[in-house]
Amino acid sequence: MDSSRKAGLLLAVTVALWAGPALSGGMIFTVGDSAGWTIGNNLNYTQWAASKTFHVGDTLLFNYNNQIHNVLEVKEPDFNACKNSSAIKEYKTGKDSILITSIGHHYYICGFPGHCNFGQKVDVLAVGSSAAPSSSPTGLSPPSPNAGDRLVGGSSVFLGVLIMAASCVLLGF
Ligand SMILES: [Cu+2]
Repeated sequence: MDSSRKAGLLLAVTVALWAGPALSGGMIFTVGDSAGWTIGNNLNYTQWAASKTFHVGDTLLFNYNNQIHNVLEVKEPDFNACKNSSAIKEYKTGKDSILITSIGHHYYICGFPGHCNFGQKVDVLAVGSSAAPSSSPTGLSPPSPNAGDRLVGGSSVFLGVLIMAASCVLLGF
């Protein structure tokens, strides 16, 4: 039964690859750390982003006064030109969690007049999912545990165990 053994191995490897990132969970990055998303005070979001490593699955948390700021996700030319009229997406709650769902650059600016030119803009470069839980010293701990994430993590473990058990049967252990 060589082919079923191979199928079992393939299944086990697939599960390992799939469950690894799911179990590691994403980090939550508060943009600007304690200063939040604002202008002034020599805030430099380019520097802030440069000191971090962002992965798909991580979350950006923008904290700001939504009477005087917002968050616009924009394309690169608009980011460079601080153009606020053709945003991909607008956030304005004052406490926006944005999940990073793809690798590459993600550009955010404040849409209020002059703010982007004043430096309220951030370029977040995301790499692939982290394979292991990172112990990044710069990452902030989440403000509160997310029960939803835990549930997903738990069911991933359960599913993983089930599928591993099935693999063992296939492999004839
Ligand atoms: Cu602003």
